[in-house]
Amino acid sequence: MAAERTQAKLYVIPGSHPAMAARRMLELKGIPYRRVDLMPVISRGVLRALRFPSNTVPSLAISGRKLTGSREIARELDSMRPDLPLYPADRERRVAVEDAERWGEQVLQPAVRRILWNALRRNRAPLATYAEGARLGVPIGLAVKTAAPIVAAANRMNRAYDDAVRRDLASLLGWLKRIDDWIAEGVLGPERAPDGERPSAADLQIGASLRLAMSLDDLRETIAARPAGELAMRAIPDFPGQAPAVLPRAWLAPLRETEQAPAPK
Ligand SMILES: N[C@@H](CCC(=O)N[C@@H](CS)C(=O)NCC(=O)O)C(=O)O
Repeated sequence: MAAERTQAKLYVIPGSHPAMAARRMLELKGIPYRRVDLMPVISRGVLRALRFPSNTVPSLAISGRKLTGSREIARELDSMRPDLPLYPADRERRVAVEDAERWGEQVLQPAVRRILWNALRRNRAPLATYAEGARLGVPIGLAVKTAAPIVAAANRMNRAYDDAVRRDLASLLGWLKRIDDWIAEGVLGPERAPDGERPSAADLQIGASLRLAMSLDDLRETIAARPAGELAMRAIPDFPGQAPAVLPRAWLAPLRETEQAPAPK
C-alpha cells in the first residue's frame, strides 16, 4: 500500500518528445514510475483537474510533489538522485549544458512539434504508430479514426501554420549545424560512466526532439547521418512513430542545400 502511494506517476502523450526525455531521465535515474498515457488536447483538462502547475506533458507526481515541464523534472530528479547526475559538476560546463538545454526546449522542441502536427494534418494515419504500446482507454484504431478534431485543435494550439512550419524547415539545417558544433565542443554528448555512458539533460532534451523529427520520412535522412543524429540515437534509443513523406517538396529544399565549404586559404 505504502509503495503504491509513493510510486511516481508520469503523465505523457504518446509521441511527445519532452515526455520521452522525462521517461529516459527516470530510467537513467533508476526511479520506478507508472506511465499514464493521455490523448493530446484532452490532456490539458486532465492535468488541470489533477492540479498540476501547468497543463502540458510531461507532468510528474513524485514524493508528494507535482511538477510540470521537462526542465523542471530534470532538476527535481537530479536533486533526488545526485549520484546519477544529469548536469556536469563543473560550474562552467553546467552553464553551457543548461544553455543548450534551454535552447532545445524553447527553440527546437516547439519547432519539431509544429512540423509534426502540420504533417499529421495532411495525413493522420501515422498517428497510430506514435501510440504504439500506449494505453489510451480506447482502441488505438478508434482513437485515430476519430482524431480529426484533435489534430485540428492541436494544429491551432501549437500554431502549426504553413508559414511557421516553412520557416522552421528553413532554419533546421542551421540548427543541426549548431548541435554538431556543440557536440564537437563537448557541450553535448554523454559522460563516460562506470556502467556505460550517461546522457546529460541537454542530450535528452535535444535528442528527443531530433528523434521525433527523425520519425518523419521527410526529415530522417537529413538528420540521421550527422553527429546530431547519432547523439539522438544514443540518448533515446527507442522512439515510436513513423510518418511517410507528406510535406511540400519546396519546403524541404533548404534542407538539401550543402553547407558552405570554408574558403580555401
Ligand atoms: N516546453 C514544455 C512544454 C511541453 C509541451 O508543450 N508538451 C506538449 C506535448 S509535446 C503538450 O502537453 N501539449 C498539450 C496538447 O497537445 O494538448 C516542456 O518541455 O515540458
